[in-house]
Amino acid sequence: MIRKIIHIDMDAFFAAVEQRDNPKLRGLPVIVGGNPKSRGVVATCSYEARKYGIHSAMASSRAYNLCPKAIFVRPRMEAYKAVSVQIRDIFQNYSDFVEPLSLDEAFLDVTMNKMQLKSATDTAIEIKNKILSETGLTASAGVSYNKFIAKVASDMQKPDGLTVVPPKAGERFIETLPINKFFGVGKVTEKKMLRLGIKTGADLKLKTKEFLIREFGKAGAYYFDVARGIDDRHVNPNRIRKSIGRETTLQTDISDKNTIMEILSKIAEQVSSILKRNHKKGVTVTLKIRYSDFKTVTRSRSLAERTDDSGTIMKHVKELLETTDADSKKVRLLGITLSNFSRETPVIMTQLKFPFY
Ligand code: TTP
Ligand code: MG
Repeated sequence: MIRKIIHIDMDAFFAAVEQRDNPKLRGLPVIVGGNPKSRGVVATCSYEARKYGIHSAMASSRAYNLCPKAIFVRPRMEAYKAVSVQIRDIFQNYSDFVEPLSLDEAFLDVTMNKMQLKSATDTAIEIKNKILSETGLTASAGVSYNKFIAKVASDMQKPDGLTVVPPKAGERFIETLPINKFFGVGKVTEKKMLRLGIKTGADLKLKTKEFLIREFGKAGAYYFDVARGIDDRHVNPNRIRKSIGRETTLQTDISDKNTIMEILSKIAEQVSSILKRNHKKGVTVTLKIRYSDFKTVTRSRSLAERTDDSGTIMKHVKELLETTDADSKKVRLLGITLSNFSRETPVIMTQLKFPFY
């Protein structure tokens, strides 16, 4: 089955957020990073600053020499993290398979076409538009049939770019690719490749697998495959939640059953609403109790059916509570957790006809 992978990467991320939040910075060379006078480095810079040869990880003092009129701004991580949460929320609407690589980029496997859009390209366009309307920032996208090509493609037409590499164009795309553009080839490997006479994907393709493994170890096998447009790595949603729970430390230790039940009911409501918000239902209900002597116990049970309903959760929590010492010993903490969530929805055959264009 041919997969459809999108790689999205925000343009000049930290600098673009600074220009968005301070209109005086717009259209100017802006450098986000450390102070040029105190051995700081450039985290990133606006595209206006890149014209002077400034780039990430360069000493700020050097950047200052290249462009003395550039404006230096200290990073505001909280602002960047907030945007990161916004874009990840957008991604979730288009795929259940989202793999963030950093604050500003992610892979999405859209093979299943969650939003029923006409094509993978349309999906990427819509995501870019959503990002712009919700954050005021631009992103670039690469659309292809594997992670390697999608990642390289997203960088081809920055900023605000969209590059689509369908299966039949993949090998040709890679042949013309300079070796330093290969995802996974850093500065050191690039030097070594050049020393071996490998300047482009076409040069790389001429080398045997044995040769590449001898020169680069395990990575050699990877270079051999990607030179042929082969990359079977899956998009791994790395933050799959295995459980959803809430717990509360009480203001005073208590042993009154009714009060305990009241507090547990509130916790069950909270857990239920988080489950619903995340479209998850759990099979296993776990009650956690910490007594005033800090001894902590858990009691679990698996239900016949998955649930996200607070009433159902409470019914079982009540029975689990009976098996504890909560009536004889004072309690200082109460918690409820739901786990064992349902698997992904099955693939619907008609969705597989979803094209690239
Ligand atoms: P990148 O996506 O590599 O760069 P960018 O978004 O600034 O620019 P581009 O348009 O080329 O994608 O990195 C994302 C953010 O991560 C970047 O805005 C700042 C931060 N970062 C660092 O702090 N140090 C670094 O060396 C790099 C590469 C990035
Ligand atoms: Mg970026």
